[in-house]
Amino acid sequence: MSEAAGRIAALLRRADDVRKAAASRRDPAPVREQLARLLSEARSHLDEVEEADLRLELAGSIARRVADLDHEEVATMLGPSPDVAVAPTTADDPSRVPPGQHLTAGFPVLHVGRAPDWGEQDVRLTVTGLVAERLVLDLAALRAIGSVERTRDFHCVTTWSRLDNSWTGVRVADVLARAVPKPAATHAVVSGYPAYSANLSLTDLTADDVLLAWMHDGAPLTREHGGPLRLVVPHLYGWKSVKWVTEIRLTDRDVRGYWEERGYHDLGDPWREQRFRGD
Ligand SMILES: Nc1nc2c(c(=O)[nH]1)N[C@H]1C(S)=C(S)[C@@H](COP(=O)(O)O)O[C@H]1N2
Ligand SMILES: [Mo]
Repeated sequence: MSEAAGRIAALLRRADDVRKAAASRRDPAPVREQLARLLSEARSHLDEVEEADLRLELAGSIARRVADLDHEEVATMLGPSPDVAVAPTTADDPSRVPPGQHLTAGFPVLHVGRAPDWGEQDVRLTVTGLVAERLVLDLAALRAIGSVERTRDFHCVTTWSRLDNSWTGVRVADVLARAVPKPAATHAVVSGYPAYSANLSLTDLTADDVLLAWMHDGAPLTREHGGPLRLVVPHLYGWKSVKWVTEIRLTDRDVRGYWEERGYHDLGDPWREQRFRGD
């Protein structure tokens, strides 16, 4: 291994040690700063690594740690949500909790940027891309397509899971049926305010419990949790459940969204711990 590669590897080991030691610290901010410094120093040596494959591999190792850091930053910026019901913190059946997850009684609020100040009248969902019928739907039009209720667990990649969320909304499958996907459509990019997005296969997006939801636990979905309208994809990590959803674009290939672009997994199955690309 070249000298530069050795230096990067050592910096990554140090970053991992710092992270492990940080679990017991009360204030995470100084730890994040230290990690950010170590990782940017590691990145500064990348150009000195001459072997192309190794350089790519090291760049990936750095990128996933940076993405993790970004995500933690988002998580700590926003506290748990005060006005939602308490969820169970022990599972009747432990096999309901995916590997590496722990249960939370509250409902943490997690997003990049600011929540929009939208009322129900502001909801406009565009269904476009590889569809025969491009649709622009307001909330009334979505409700008219159909309303179902599904109770599902929710798993965030930052390791919290919330059991027994009841969601009310319209099945994405029913919305897409109105748009009539073209035969070439295999995937979708779902976008939300302000510049968020996530990629999904059409198979995942049209599962029976994948909803565009306007209610959670019997009450109108709060603004912080994505109200008036959010996507809910219970069988994948929470970052796929786009809040303040504005567009579903069907594509003939997998086009990465916000977190996938930053090193997160394209699929994101919590049961397979598909947290980062390569997991
Ligand atoms: N528009 C938008 N939707 C988003 C996000 C975001 O940053 N912006 N974060 C995602 C992530 S990482 C998670 S875990 C869930 C969190 O939903 P909650 O805040 O209702 O718990 O929203 C997802 N949807
Ligand atoms: Mo998340």
